[in-house]
Amino acid sequence: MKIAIVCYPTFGGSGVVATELGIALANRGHEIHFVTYKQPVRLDLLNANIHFHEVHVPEYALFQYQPYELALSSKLVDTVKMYGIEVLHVHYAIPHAYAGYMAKQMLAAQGIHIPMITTLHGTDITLVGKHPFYKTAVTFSINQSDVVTAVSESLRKDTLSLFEIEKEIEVIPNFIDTTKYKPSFTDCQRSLMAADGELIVTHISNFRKVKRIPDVIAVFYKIQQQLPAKLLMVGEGPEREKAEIQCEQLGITDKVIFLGNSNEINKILCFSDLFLLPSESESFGLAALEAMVNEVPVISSNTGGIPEVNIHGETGYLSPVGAVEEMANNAISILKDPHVLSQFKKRAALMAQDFDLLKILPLYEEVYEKAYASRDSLSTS
Ligand code: GMT
Repeated sequence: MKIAIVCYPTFGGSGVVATELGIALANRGHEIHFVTYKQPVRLDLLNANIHFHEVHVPEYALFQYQPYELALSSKLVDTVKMYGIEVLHVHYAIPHAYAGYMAKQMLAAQGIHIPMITTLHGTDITLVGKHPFYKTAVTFSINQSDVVTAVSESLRKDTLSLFEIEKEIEVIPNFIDTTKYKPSFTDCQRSLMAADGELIVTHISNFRKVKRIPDVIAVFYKIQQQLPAKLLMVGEGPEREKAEIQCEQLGITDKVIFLGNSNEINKILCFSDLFLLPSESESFGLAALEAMVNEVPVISSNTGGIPEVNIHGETGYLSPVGAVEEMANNAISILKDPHVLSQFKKRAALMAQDFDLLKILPLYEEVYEKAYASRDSLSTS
């Protein structure tokens, strides 16, 4: 099929999922057109089935805010017409579902009827989308989508309770290409980051408030009091500077390495022993899944969709949001015994197999087929 994918091109989870999905679909013979304002960070264009269309928003002095939705919907109309796109798949409701709806309407006025699938990712519902300033438009654009999917059961429930939704929401969990995660011995150089005998604890995120970065540091502080360990902080965001100050105040700067944004997540996870994800809210927790596939157990909060991925006492431990002491004790109980650690590692990797690309991709293909088959009803509605 010819599919246009709209997503954020940044390091955030929704962009990563959309990009990996597009690549996997292209590998299965679909023609994929990414439409966004920058080449997505994980997108390798060396594939005859992958195309990237950049949305330009020219600066104009009159505008305090540049009208991105307008430029995006125009670009979508042009791309659909030029390449004969059959299905439009937008990731993250704001503003993509809204711009997609406008594109659909403009195309319909020209006799072209194209189905739109909206995938909800989390903050587009639980944090930003529910804000009164956006809620009306978000509700409208979800209801106007032909198919709506959510990345976890928890997000499906949250969407239904926070918005007046008239559509069914199908759960298609996030996925991972497990074949990509076979670290060769030479790739996995833990000596780059830690001395012999030191454990490696890792956190990866966009360092926003919702990730509770101070809890990451507080949990690690308690771990390093009991066991020799290093903390790798991967990512960039508004909470990073405060985190560096917190480490300084606690006197642990020599044990915490801030790596910034990285394209080498698998190399980092390959030598990690434990992953921390104490988020305030998390619709799925793709970073936890990426850790698990790399045999890294997860200490997390029990919020949102995380319990659908991280299984308490099996692949790691779950605690209430903010329960730093409990998280640290759980972490120590895993890390202090090499046998226990290796059991958790094995079970984490095994659980990750449930989210293998080969299991999840057909669910999206089914959705595309169904949406495409319904296009005749679109022309009469
Ligand atoms: O919170 C982030 O890390 C970014 C955000 C995004 O949309 O880019 O992530 C959301 O979507 C991810 C992919 O579906 C999920 O794995 C994350 O759990 C979700 N984040 C939150 O719900 C806070």
